[in-house]
Amino acid sequence: MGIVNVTPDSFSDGGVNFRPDDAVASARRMVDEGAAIVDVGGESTRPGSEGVSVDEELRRVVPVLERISDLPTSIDTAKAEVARRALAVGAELVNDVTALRGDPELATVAAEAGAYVCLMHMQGEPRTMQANPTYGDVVSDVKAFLEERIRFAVDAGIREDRVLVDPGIGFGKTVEHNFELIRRLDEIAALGRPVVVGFSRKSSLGRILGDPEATTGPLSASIAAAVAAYERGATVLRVHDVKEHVEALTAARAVVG
Ligand code: 9MG
Repeated sequence: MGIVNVTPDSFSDGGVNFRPDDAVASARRMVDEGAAIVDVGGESTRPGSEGVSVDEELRRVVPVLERISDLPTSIDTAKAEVARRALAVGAELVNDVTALRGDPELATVAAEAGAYVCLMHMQGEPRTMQANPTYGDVVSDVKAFLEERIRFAVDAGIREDRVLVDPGIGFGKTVEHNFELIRRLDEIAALGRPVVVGFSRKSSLGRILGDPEATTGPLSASIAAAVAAYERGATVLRVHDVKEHVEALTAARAVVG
């Protein structure tokens, strides 16, 4: 899954896709490089970020999605109206970092469209989530949350075979929590749904490399984390650098089988 942030304020890509022409070109390049789907988002969810209005999010993502309706696309949003418009112009998957807790209408929109939905775990909200993340056992807690959100989605009319789950690397988690979730990803995969993992360029990667203030991590570490996640059962890797991840994962698949 290639990431196209149509935002001015992302740590990880510095707003390189904020102009629609650039976002469209990036999406096309990612698919050429082997992405199975491109995730288009108009609201930053990085730690400390404030939300944007529905109108602003629509203004950012709809013109891009309209121009890539021939590509497999996903809409990264927690807003029902944004999802509705994105699905109408061809998106197939709703990537909701709130796991259908943010907007009471979103589950119905996804169900009625027959869309795929990615349910991600997050403790807290982006503005404050890194203040003091606390768990009993992070993997058991995240797994129980995802199990409950799968039930919620199915009760709302979303077919279970349309649901993907995601442990939410970096969303209300310490560096140790993030790596433990990957180390024990097989426990999340045991939920029986495809597992999405997004570790690309995240700060925990920079921090284990010796910079306690890092806000991003390098490509080399992103690829290592993706390969480790793949070995433990991840089916979708959400990444910025598609070509390099496709190459690494192709080699990993040749080894792992
Ligand atoms: C929008 N977004 C940012 N990071 C993400 C992650 O790790 N997973 C998913 N599903 N979405 C993410």
